[in-house]
Amino acid sequence: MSELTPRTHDDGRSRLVAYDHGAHLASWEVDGAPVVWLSPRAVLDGSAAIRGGVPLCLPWFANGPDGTLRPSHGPARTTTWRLAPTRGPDEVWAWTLAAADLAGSPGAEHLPGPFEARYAVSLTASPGAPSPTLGLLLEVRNTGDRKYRLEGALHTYLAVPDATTAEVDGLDGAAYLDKVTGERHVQHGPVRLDGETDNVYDSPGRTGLVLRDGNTGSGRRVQLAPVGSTQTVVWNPGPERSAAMEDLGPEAWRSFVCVEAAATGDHGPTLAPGATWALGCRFTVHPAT
Ligand code: TA6
Repeated sequence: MSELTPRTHDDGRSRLVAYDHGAHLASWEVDGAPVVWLSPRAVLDGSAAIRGGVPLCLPWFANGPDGTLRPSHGPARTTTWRLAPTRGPDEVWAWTLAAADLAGSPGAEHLPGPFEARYAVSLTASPGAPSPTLGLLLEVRNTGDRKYRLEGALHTYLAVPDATTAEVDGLDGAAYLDKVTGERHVQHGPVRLDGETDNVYDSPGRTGLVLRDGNTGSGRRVQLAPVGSTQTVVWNPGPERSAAMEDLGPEAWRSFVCVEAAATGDHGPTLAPGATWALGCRFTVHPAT
């Protein structure tokens, strides 16, 4: 297969790269530094999901509520979305996808019902803000005549100098499922990653979320303001799983933390006919001091 054609945007501070394949924002750099991380080994020929960036998980997450659905994270991630007209001055790109577009795709037989989806990537420069704000907004409308439940997530890979010293604030007190051990716990304090970490928190973050580069207090912070999510997934494959993933490799696990605005299982939205579910997140970078 031939290489996908990237869409690029550079406004002097932010540089974005995206692909119509999965409506996939592949990377965001601010002042030359990566914020949304792309694996150097990502497959960019359309034959697989792109490793890194912001994979769109729709209309299910992982292998679905009962763990039996394929492909992982749903078919929308590996389908070509249709570029659509942008709305307003801040949107850089918008794409649309209808359930009918997935006909014949692997997993199409598991779609919950007819839908139309729109996904937009925006950049907003607010006076006095430490960095431009990246905005992601996925809207899914039930175009059928019966209600159904679905799942979704913005599976965002955020760059860090070292995942073993990164911390995620905002989930203190949240109940979560540790998918590595299958045990349920309550989070105490910041989330720290010690090897493979795959936690599904039943909280969108009390007052948003912050990914901090390290526990020194002076490192870079990425502030996340999710909307429409009921959960937060924090994932890092750790060294063993990373080494086993062709599109990651043995060392890549150290360079990112996935902090995902999500709504899965019983926490997923039920869409009445004609109703729209919006899942979004805004990201602002606070440079190291
Ligand atoms: O978001 C965490 C997770 O569900 C993990 O369980 C892991 O499977 C990760 O997503 C990556 O999934 P992928 O299908 O992109 O390899």
